[in-house]
Amino acid sequence: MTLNRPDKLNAFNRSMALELQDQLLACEENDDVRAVVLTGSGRAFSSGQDLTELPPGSLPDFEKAIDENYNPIIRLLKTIRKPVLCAVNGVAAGAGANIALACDIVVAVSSAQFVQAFSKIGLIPDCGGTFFLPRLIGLQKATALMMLGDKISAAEAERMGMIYACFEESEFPDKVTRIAQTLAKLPTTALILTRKALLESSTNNLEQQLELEKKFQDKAGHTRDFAEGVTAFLQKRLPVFTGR
Ligand code: T3D
Repeated sequence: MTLNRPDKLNAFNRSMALELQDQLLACEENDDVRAVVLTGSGRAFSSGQDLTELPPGSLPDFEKAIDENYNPIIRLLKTIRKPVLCAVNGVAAGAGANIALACDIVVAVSSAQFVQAFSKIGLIPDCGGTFFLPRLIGLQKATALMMLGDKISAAEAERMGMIYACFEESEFPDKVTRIAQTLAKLPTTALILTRKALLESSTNNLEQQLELEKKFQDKAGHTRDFAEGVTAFLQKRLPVFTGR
């Protein structure tokens, strides 16, 4: 899935936000889709909200805009029953940065940059950024990046644990394809239960998390993919998972 407004550095206007929601829903409903890759066209991943789309002179209704445009994207990214790989192909700013961080695995090309641009225009970070970033890199680093609005290189983002990996330009497309293909061949239900367990761990105590793992393991253990995984292991062959 490619954010495709390159002349605006793939800034989000309402129609791109709604289209992304539609496309995520379409992937959810399509059994042939076993993994989603989100990237951008041109030199940016996304520069966040299209600042030219805010109505001049009038006070924008941010609650409505966030309710309708952005929050559904983040909820979909966290509930879609397919793993989502974000391939950050260039600068990711504001909502663009935080939509990336809401994906399951984030990789970036070495020339990419991450900017919590919100404070520079008098806004607060949204799209779940205040939830995900401190959990990824710690409260102190997250606070500083969000208050100061520093541009972080992809290499630095990898070092901090903000993203999984940073790749040189020449190897980026191949690495993205390989990770996506790997995700598409894995036991999908187990991956989605893993995401859910990790997400719930932010609010659960250990006892609650142990109970949740027990429940989710039972679900995973009743999939055809589990049977296939064990059979393949015992037969010393590669498993063929179907996502069922
Ligand atoms: O409304 C709501 O629902 C609230 C939600 C808000 C969520 C948000 O995302 S708020 C944050 C919005 N985003 C920003 O504040 C980022 C603004 N952009 C930048 O800081 C920089 O452009 C970048 C760091 C992303 C990239 O810098 P650089 O030097 O590589 O490029 P540039 O020269 O600044 O930008 C190139 C062009 O893209 C330029 O247009 P021009 O001069 O060539 O005609 C620039 O104006 C345009 N552009 C960049 N970002 C946006 C944009 N146009 C509209 N909206 C943008 N966000």
